Amino acid sequence: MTRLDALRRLYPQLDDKVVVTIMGAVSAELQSIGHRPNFFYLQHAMGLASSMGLGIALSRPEHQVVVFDGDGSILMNLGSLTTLARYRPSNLVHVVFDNESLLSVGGFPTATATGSDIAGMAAAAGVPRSCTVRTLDEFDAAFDEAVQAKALTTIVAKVEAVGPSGYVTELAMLENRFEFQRWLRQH
Ligand SMILES: Cc1ncc(C[n+]2csc(CCOP(=O)(O)OP(=O)(O)O)c2C)c(N)n1
Repeated sequence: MTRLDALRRLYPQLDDKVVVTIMGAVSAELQSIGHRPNFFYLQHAMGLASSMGLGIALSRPEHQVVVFDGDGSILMNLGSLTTLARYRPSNLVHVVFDNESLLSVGGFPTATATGSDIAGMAAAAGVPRSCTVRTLDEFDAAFDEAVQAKALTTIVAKVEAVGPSGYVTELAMLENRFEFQRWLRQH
């Protein structure tokens, strides 16, 4: 499974959800499918997308929040799993695209390349639902179940270590910030 195919599969369901991504490859790939005002790309602040998603999920419980994280990013902020588990918002789906690599900075292997299990860590931290998926159908099904379960879920999607040819997009960071804030205020 590639991350781009996984994002394409989910994309039609994202129009009414609050979406927060990490920087780099996943942000560029989601924008290549089509930016929407309810998407925020947390540039540079590596590891903190799940923390930002948690804050939004707690303060706006009427919205379904989706975080698109990376293995390298969540491994830099493992304490976030314990904080997610402590507050366990029912409206947050935490997707970790695990390519076993720091792809956006050259592809150095992460700890998941040598056996570390992020879904296991999420479960041990107390996240009520977690799983690892390896195919598009499994991913799709796990996402639907997470939304329907109304329970905090971490889905680790094992994906190939491939990404876009470049990471710079036409959307300026400040524009994304103001547009996203406005969308949250208006919805
Ligand atoms: C605190 C911090 N350290 C390092 C970086 C540089 N950096 C940007 S993307 C990235 C790799 C992200 O890895 P992962 O979350 O696995 O996503 P992938 O690039 O594989 O899609 C790194 C190290 C950063 N942005 N912030």
